[in-house]
Amino acid sequence: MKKLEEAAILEQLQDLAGWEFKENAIHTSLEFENFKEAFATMTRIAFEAELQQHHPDWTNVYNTLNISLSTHDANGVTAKDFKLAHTIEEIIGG
Ligand code: H2B
Repeated sequence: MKKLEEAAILEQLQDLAGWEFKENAIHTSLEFENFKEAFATMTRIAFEAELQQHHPDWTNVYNTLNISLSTHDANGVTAKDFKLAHTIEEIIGG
């Protein structure tokens, strides 16, 4: 899959509140009530990522979750990253 140009990335980010493009990836930071809520959400995201065969780079500290999405094979952001980002938004949206 071919990596997207910056202009296309910025345009597609308009549908993703709270996400930004930097360092060749799209990122968001999430905050939860506590560690259990954060980890439960990570588990839900993990199952969907596995279905999509596309995986986040993320860090979790207590109730925070920092997510970066890029396509390692393409060395940049592709449609796969936007698909997973929208899935993550559906999961956290309830
Ligand atoms: N996830 C991400 N973020 N980038 C990839 O290039 C990637 C992946 N490659 N998950 C996938 C797995 C690939 O290794 C398998 C074979 O589909």
